[in-house]
Amino acid sequence: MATPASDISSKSTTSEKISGGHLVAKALKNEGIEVIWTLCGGHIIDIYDGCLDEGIDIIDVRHEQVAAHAADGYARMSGKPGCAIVTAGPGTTDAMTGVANAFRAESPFLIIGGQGSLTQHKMGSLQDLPHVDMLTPITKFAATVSSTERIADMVSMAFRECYNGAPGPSFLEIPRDILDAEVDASQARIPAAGQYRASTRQLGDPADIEKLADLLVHAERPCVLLGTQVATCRAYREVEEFVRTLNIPAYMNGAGRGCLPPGHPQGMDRTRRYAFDKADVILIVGCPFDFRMGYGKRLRADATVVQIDLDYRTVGKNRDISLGLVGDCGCILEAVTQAASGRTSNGASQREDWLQALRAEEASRTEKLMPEFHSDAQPINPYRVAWEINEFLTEDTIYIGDGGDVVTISAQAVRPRQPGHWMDPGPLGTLGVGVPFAMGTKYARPDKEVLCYFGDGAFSLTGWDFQTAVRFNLPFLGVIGNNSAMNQIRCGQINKYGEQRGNVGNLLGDVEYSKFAQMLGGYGEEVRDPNDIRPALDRGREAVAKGQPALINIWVDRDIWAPGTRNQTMYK
Ligand SMILES: Cc1ncc(C[n+]2csc(CCOP(=O)(O)OP(=O)(O)O)c2C)c(N)n1
Ligand SMILES: [Mg+2]
Repeated sequence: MATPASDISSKSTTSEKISGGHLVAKALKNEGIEVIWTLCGGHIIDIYDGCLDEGIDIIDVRHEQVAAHAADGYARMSGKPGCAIVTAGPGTTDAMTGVANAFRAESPFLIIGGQGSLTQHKMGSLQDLPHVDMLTPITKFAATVSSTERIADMVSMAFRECYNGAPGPSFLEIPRDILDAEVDASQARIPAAGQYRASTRQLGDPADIEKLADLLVHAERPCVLLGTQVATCRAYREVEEFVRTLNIPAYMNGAGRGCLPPGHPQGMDRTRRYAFDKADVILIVGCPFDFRMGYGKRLRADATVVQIDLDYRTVGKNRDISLGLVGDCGCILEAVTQAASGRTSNGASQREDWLQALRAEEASRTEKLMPEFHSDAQPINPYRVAWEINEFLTEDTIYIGDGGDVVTISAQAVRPRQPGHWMDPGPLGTLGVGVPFAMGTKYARPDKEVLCYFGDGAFSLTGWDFQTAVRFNLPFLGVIGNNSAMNQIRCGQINKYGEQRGNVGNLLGDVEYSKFAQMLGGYGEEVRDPNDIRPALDRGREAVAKGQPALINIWVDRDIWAPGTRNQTMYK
């Protein structure tokens, strides 16, 4: 019998050739990657070709740091891992700041770097550097791919490693000959979508759930700090139910901000230190005892301290704890709420005085800030800008902070209206995250308004990519608090060396950034009068709604600082 034509074609499929770059793209697709953030280079072009076939968007930026931050920002806002692709050598070193930032912030993305051909290993090939050695300390996983057949397998492995404990970035370098080679498709291992990694929603030790429920039921003055992992774990519903059912005052920091809406009965934001000083039980959720927490020293010494974290290594680090739980804070808090159910009325009702005292303290602190928030002074008081921005936010505005002191000040006024609507760099404190975060956010959440508040110094670091937002139709509203200085640092310098020697290495000159935005195809305005802030923001909003990124450059007084900056709290 003659062989049917279809048989011939199916035989030829088994020996179909596929190149390394196409294998990368297939693995990315299987992971659910819809966009790569990249800056081109000869070492990585085959990945672009593969992405075209797989329907993965390619967003090319103007600096690799931006590619990495955008992948980080996209990951935070989409709840999926991000992906950045950079070339060998300077492409990879440029991206390192973005990788490091995501590492400290526990944000998962895969970065793929080019590399010289394996056949030229250690021969001095173009852009050759020991990338894996360099990236190892700032990633959860860093490796070289040394066989084309294993490319997709290793891409999947790298994504799996992103979720080991608290999430973070992974790095793969792919030598050029390995990436460009074509192999038999049948010889390549391509892990199937959804079949190579497990859920990380871990509950921890059930006995500890009971212990924590007991502690909280009997506590007289408990409080809880809700950190970034509340956002990482998307534990918003569980957290709200927990604080409401147990009637526990709650403070938020990092990406945890906004997980309780403004005005929530248990939500507090100006009395954290006061509460940490007076509480008998303090629960820390998904937040390390790092500099933001005074390394744990700011918690009353004899308080019962409980810590929940995704990362075993974070629990009990820098400060002793009474109880530690490792796992997903959503699962854990849901289980604690259940374990405490039927037993909460006693503790909760006795706690009303504690909550009232905190609320009264909150109100008096807000009152004290009001004259600054409403200031009509010229040059404009940065507190007034922060206040105006907060008034301007809608239910659907995602707020991003990228800067020094003006952003620190903004944290005293800006209250995101929903969970997951606040972004800051995280504990690495990297300036320059703003434009890339805004783009990553707008891509992940096109339905949202994105507002980024910059210091002028911070904007200058990655501002050129404002043009990428124009080019790729990722409109956001940028607001600059312009004090013509690296003012947060200037404060410490003036404190230490006086006026004359303090204004050194920190003055930026007066730049009308609105013109820069206009030059790049965006909308721009200058603001010098406090009463013009709101109308300018409104016009910026209109431009953004029409698809045009906007930049409102607000000139602010550079001799007003946040208390934490004046006291240099971040270094203590
Ligand atoms: C990449 C990077 N470089 C330097 C610093 C140190 N630094 C912290 S705040 C700051 C000043 C930022 O100036 P700007 O963004 O204009 O905000 P301002 O303090 O003036 O309000 C600097 C340089 C940093 N955090 N990140
Ligand atoms: Mg500044």
